[in-house]
Amino acid sequence: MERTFAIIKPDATAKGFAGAIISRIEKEGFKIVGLKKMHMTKAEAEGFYAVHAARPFFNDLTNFMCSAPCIVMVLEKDGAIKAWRDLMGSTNPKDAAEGTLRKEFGESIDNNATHGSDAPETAAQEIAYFFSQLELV
Ligand code: RTP
Ligand code: MG
Repeated sequence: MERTFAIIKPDATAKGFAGAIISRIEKEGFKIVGLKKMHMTKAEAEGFYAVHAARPFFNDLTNFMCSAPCIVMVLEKDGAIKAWRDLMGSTNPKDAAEGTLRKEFGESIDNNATHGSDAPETAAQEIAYFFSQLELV
């Protein structure tokens, strides 16, 4: 079974979409092996998105991620990494397919409701960044 790391970002959490998104996660057959609500510091957001440090949107992105609480999760399923990215849809909600989470709950490329790891190495890194072994059940 593969694991991926997911975030219900501050925009979706603040708007009260967490329940609907978690319900969808369960309907699509993911097992939630870790889940907590947290409010990232700027430094934690910068560490998480360090791969984008040189990009022009880095400061806006990390300010957004520490602007309000979010919900971080570890999801398990066969092919979880791709399955979760497929369920989220395109980065920009305007391009996201009907039925995807970013289409339904995202409002812009900056406020796009969810995050998902993009490869096995980043999934392992991101899970270890936010969760200890004891928090994964
Ligand atoms: P994420 O990491 O959040 O799951 O999103 P992603 O893989 O679909 O997209 P990525 O390229 O990793 O970008 C991370 C986040 O940065 C914001 N972004 N803004 N203005 C822009 O051109 C731009 N490009 C990316 C998005 O909020 C994206 O989720
Ligand atoms: Mg990404």
